[in-house]
Amino acid sequence: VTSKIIETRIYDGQKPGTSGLRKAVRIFMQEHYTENFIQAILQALGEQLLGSTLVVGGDGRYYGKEVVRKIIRIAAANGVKKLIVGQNGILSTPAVSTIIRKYKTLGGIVLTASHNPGGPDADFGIKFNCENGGPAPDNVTNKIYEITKVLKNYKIIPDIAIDIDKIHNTTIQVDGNPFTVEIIDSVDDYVEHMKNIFDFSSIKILLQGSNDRPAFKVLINAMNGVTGPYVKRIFSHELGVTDSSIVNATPLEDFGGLHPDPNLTYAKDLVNAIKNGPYDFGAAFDGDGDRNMILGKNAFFVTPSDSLAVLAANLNSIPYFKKTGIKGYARSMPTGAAVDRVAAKTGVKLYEVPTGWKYFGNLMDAGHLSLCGEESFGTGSDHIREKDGIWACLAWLSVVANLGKSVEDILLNHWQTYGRNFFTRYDYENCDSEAANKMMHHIESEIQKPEFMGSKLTSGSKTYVVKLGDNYSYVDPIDGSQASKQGLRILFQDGSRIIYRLSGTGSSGATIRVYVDSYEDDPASLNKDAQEVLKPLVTIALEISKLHEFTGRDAPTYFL
Ligand code: VG1
Ligand code: CO
Repeated sequence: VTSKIIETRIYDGQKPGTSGLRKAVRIFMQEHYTENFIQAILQALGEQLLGSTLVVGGDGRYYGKEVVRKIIRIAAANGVKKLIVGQNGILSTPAVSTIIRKYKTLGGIVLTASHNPGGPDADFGIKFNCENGGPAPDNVTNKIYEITKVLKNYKIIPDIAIDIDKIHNTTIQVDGNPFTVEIIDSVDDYVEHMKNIFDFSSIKILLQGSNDRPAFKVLINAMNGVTGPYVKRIFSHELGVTDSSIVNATPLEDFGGLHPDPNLTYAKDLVNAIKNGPYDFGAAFDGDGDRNMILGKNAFFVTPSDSLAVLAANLNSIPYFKKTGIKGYARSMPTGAAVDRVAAKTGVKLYEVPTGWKYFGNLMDAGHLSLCGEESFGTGSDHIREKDGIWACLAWLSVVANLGKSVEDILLNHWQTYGRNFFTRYDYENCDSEAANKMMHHIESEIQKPEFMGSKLTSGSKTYVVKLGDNYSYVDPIDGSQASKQGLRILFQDGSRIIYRLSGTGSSGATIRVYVDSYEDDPASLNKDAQEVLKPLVTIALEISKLHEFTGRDAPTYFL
């Protein structure tokens, strides 16, 4: 077959955000819209593209299969030699990262809008991951965006029809060169990787019970997202968890109407089931499988910032890290600083990076980083270059198996040792974009006034002294690349922090995020409710920002 050149029109706004291009499905369905973006990704790869291999898969959401077919046709026409495609177009984000690395491909295209709802009236997304398996860094996504602004045509072979629902290989001749599509099992490579990282037999003993310990009862909720088949294979087939303890484990194109985001608001059914049931542990994952929420008995909630710190303090429970050693820890800037305490006490280097997993990749590639996380329910390690929900769950079960304690006791002991960073995030979704921008400008000018530094901010009986206010910027220690305007920060002398950011993953309007982090080491405070402890700082954050005046909002859409 031979390739065709199709004249196209330019679409504005194909700028990848924190994690790829995310828009409403109907926007992606416009004539040439998706084709343009795929062509731009391929073109951004330059000469390496010719003869390359790429991985393709996604979270199973509506429109995904259609886009897999488009990618096959466009990649063939652009000189790609081989595509490795997940069966039915299904690959979790961590699985894509695993497969890129295992087969040393030039990269992969992930079809996901992560935790955003799916279906004809909801969202779709396309993300490019590089040969290290991680989300493309800013210089690559900028290049893709620049190409979308001048693209005149794209190359396609319209009549390739390959069945992506069954595992097989097809090779066809394109302009005289072989082009292969390999449809692979979506879970095999990932499961093999997990079995090399963790001690499955000790986790199995924990879950099944033994002479000296009753079975540790878990409830796993895949939220109708992509993790279903992975959860079934790992927890049911490998670890023997009963089917009734695995729920929402069939990927659905609209996630069954769920908002597949594992947090206390959107995974309410998991919270209630754990509160009312016999379970010792609960876990949920997002649409594309890179986020996780961990709950203990009675739905004791482990904040993602604490989860990172606890895992950091207990990496010796996981065989993988016994082999690799602990090279360093990292968190995104707005993430609660609990892991900093572990790093300080254990003498391990800690890195702070901007929001988004792409910033961890260089540190990992250079061998400086073993474990990292974000407050947005993302936890992961250098076993791949994405955050990894199922990995985090297995990591927690390894720690529980090793320590022989409940989740709650593990946290209490951790706080007794390191003190506690209380953390909360308020999200205001779908705000007017102009109002949100004005508010950010207002905050920035307030916190950059010279007299702001050293000023005292008071709410109730609490007074905080400002150490610094700035717009966070980051210089990558490996390649020197810079990322500026990554969030407005107010740092206080006692280590407390207030951070304001606009989301880079929404598909419409603006989402304002306000993050508050405060450290306490008074033993009497350790058990307190985070909202209660943080109330004064939250009040201060809302006052400085004039959030209500700018946006008209009295309350957040939700808080974490
Ligand atoms: C959000 C989170 C960020 C995360 C990103 C992608 O970005 O805050 O921590 O890395 O989503 O996660 P933003 O720009 O909306 O704050 V995922 O699971 O959506 O790929
Ligand atoms: Co995700």
